[in-house]
Amino acid sequence: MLKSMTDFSTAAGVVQQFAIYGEFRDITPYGGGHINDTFMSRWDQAGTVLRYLHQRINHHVFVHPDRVMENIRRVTAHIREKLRAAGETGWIRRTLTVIPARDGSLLVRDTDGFYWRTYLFIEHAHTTDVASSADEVLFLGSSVGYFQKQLADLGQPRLYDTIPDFHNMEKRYEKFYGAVSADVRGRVKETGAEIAFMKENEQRGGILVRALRDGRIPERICHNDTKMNNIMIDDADCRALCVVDLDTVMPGTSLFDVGDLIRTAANRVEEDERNLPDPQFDIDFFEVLLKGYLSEARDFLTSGEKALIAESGRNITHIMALRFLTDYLEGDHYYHTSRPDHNLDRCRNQIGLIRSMDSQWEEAAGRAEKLCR
Ligand code: ADP
Ligand code: GN1
Ligand code: MG
Repeated sequence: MLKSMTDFSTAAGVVQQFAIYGEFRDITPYGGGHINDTFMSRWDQAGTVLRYLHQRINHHVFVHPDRVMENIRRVTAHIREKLRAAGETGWIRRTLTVIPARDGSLLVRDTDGFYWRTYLFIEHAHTTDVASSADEVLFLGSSVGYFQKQLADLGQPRLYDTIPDFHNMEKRYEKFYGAVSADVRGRVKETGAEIAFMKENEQRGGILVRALRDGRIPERICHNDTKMNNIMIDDADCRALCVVDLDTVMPGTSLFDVGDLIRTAANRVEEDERNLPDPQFDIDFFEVLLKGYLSEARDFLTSGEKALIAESGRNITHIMALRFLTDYLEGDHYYHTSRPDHNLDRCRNQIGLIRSMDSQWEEAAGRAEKLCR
């Protein structure tokens, strides 16, 4: 995050290199993502104030920002064309719109070596961290199915893997065991219960990656980060408008996306909440989410994908628990944190959610199976 006034004047200088028509007013931090730094700027366009969204890309995580932007350019152009061809009104708010720099490139590099990009600011919309109604969850579910459906015919070339092995549980376990052995911050002794949980669940955790490798489920273009605060909701009617945060759109399985939405929208508390309710897993939201998702995805999903749909939420929750724990053991280098035990709290929250899923497993799996029939 930017820390000083010097940083802010750098930001002001950088954003004025984008092809925005108007008089720059100000720029402020925006949103609560864990990886990039997001900002909102205001401009006076001959009497109308317009906002833009800027992001300083975390190039330690996304080591090829140009490939990230190439994926995003293709994906947003494809969705936009489809929306327009279908005669959809309001298409401009239904996907991200990249604003290039004045020289035509999609990224601007600042003097510290960071890459920046700019999007149209999607007005009259919001994101949320905890689901508030069944209707909201239904729309969130359908927006993820719709996103996958829109991209099913993107065509060649294959999208770049912006983070290779992003949801590869086996690779995530290798990194985790490395962090346990190195124990650079001496945190292994206080995380015995969490480490034991990871060991007990390792075999089950490999289920999606094995299914993908064995060809029991197909590779598809997916978003890979469909936590609910990456889905914009229209203020006017509370319907999901579009999926944002497209850095990780790349080949994967449909189950990564439905799984991440289950993890966040069927969790009755925020991802880092310490006081965990009982039950933490909201089985009714889980069901309605699947109903929404299947309203768009039913026709293209294979029987292999449908058979693993209930497992997908547990699996993605598991991989997040493992990643938060690994980052905690490694000294909190990866995710933004705002308190010393932040990653540990996130990990415990995910484990709590898995335990809560497990305690309602038969019922949840039964409801999923019925919906998929
Ligand atoms: P991060 O990668 O850090 O998670 P996101 O792309 O998710 O960043 O953006 C952070 C937040 O900013 C989102 O949760 C959303 O609320 C908001 N946001 C993202 N893109 C836009 C946009 N184009 N217009 C308006 N708000 C946006
Ligand atoms: C990160 O960027 P953001 O905050 O939307 C992370 C996701 C995790 C998520 C957990 C590139 O997403 O994989 O699910 O935090 N993104 C990356 O909240 O690692
Ligand atoms: Mg985000």
